[in-house]
Amino acid sequence: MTYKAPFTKWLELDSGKFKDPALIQTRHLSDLKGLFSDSEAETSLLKDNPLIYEVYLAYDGDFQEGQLGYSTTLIYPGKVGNEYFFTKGHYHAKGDRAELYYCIKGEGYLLMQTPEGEVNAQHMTAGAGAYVPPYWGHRTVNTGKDVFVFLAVYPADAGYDYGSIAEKGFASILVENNGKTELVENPKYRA
Ligand code: PAN
Ligand code: ZN
Repeated sequence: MTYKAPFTKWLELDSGKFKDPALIQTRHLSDLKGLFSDSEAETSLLKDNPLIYEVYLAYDGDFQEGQLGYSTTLIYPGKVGNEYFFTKGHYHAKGDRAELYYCIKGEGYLLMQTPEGEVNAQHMTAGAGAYVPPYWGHRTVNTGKDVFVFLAVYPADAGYDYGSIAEKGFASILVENNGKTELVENPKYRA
């Protein structure tokens, strides 16, 4: 038996970034093309192609059953039309894998949906530990004025299914309406 060596990764609490990440993923608007509900606003903002979010993976070692992956996600504040910046969103390729999201700073929502289109939205500010149960697709949305940062801990073999979200979209979206955040039906959702 060979044992994996224990290790520690340090998170800079001010920035939300791991000091020595295994991998950094950056997602600009062009990586999320077609996902926002207001296509015209999306096309016009694509000229600037803003950075929407970054993922700092603390652990990207092996993806064997039994291991845990963990990362922070930093979603920058902003909107496409009236819809707040969000992550692509995914189901886990192994659908029965759950996940924990812990908010470090900022404000946003963990938006979830079942394959049948049932929706659930958990409000998150610093200290919130929100649970993604097995089989729920999940996306996070920054509804605040500053960067929204959360730590995610997940079974390393969970994997990612982005295809279903890219095809159907999310059933609900978070928009700003008269200065207020509202959860509304997504006109582009294909059930
Ligand atoms: C998270 C997400 C991260 C970025 O670590 O991967 O927030 O979101 P997308 O993967 O949808 O681009 C997670 O849920 N891992 O399973
Ligand atoms: Zn996940």
